[in-house]
Amino acid sequence: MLSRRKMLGGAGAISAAVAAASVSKVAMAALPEPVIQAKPDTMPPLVPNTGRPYNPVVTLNGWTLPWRMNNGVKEFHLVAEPVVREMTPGFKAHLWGYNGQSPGPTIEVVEGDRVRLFVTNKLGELTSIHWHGQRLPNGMDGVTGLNQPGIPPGKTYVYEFVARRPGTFMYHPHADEMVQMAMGMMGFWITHPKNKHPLIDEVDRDFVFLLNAYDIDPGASTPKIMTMVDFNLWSWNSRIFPGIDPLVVRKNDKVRIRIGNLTMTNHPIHLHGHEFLVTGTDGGPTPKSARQYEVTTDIAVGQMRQIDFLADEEGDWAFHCHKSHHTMNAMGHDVPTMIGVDHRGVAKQITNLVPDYMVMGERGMKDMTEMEMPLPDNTAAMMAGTGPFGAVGMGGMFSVVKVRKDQKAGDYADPGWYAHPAGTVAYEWTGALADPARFKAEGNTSMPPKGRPAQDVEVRARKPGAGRGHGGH
Ligand SMILES: [Cu+2]
Repeated sequence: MLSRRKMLGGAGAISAAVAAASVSKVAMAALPEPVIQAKPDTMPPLVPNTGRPYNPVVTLNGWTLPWRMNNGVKEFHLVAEPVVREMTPGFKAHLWGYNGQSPGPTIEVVEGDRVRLFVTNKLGELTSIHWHGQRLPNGMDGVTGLNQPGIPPGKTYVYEFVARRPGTFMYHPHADEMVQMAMGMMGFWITHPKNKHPLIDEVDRDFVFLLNAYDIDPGASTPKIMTMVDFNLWSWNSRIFPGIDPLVVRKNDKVRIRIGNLTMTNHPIHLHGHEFLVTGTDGGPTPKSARQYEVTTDIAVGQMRQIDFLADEEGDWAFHCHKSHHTMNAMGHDVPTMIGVDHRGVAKQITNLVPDYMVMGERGMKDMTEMEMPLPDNTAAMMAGTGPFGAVGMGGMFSVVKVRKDQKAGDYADPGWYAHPAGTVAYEWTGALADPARFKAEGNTSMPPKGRPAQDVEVRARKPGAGRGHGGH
């Protein structure tokens, strides 16, 4: 079977696969050959060479599934299968996905297209695909047991419907969802508008990615599927920083980013240096009267948000989830807070017993980013990434929007770090420091107490046992 698959190494290979699939009369009569992607890189946009034209999207650390036209029907072939996904260099996860990767490839069609999707199940259990957000016949909606029987292992089912409304949709199994989605089975679907649409502006760059999350113990490679809230890998398209590619744009480009959330919690996604408008949701384009400028938009579970902005500020702009625990990689949550605790005596005593003992976090956790600490094999660093000024100290749901005036139209190659014009970087003050003047009203409250306590009480250290549990991420 593997010999029938097309292994991809780049966009050229994608079009070669399309060409090969579209010339063979024998192939036309049979299933479209599944196209498999071997690499976790961001592939260039797949410019359509058949069917209605459209402006393709770029899937962050992902790709668009090639199709073939068969008597006016756009045919795709998805293969549900176990995959090995490199989540960041040095860390590979054993996931389930589609066509060689998790998430699966993005599917791009045009409003009004008739679409036929062959879905082959190479898992060891039933699966199905639900086409999240689409208008379609009820029997094509993919809920196992309700709309169709589950697809048994080894079998191929066919879904067929017309992409009726333009927008951004997702696809995922509706069979043993808890396991199959926790294992990484999901993908994006874009239906481009057929004509100029009053609520859908044309943009220069159009990025898409899914928010997903895994719980993989350090040193392990398979997600713990029973986890409900306490995930330790917060990812974009099953990649974690520093493994997430930058979003590279040209200065003054109109930029769109479409983000879908298939994790178990909300993610306030925050862009630095620009304001954006939320121009669309899973329900379709947002009416202009309901749009407002934002720098953070919260994406709830099962939602998609489409943001548009003008990239008119040059630089390397952070773009991340604003939940600070979601910009870190696998960590032990049961580490006590040690800020302000003087360990010196204790550390010395322990070092006599355990020579490699290391105290952690008494000045904060930033030291972790510069520590050359041995990690178990196949483990992502908790906070990583090095920028032009040193350790970035991030993980998880973090990337950079790189805005450059000399980036060529259609060029997504990483231009390297931004060269700041002289005098535009925060700098060290080396002059004299005056004593801070105390604010005059310091100590007053709106309702002053009648008497002061006999002794000021200062809470200095975290008590053992206090604040246990971490269910509220
Ligand atoms: Cu988040």
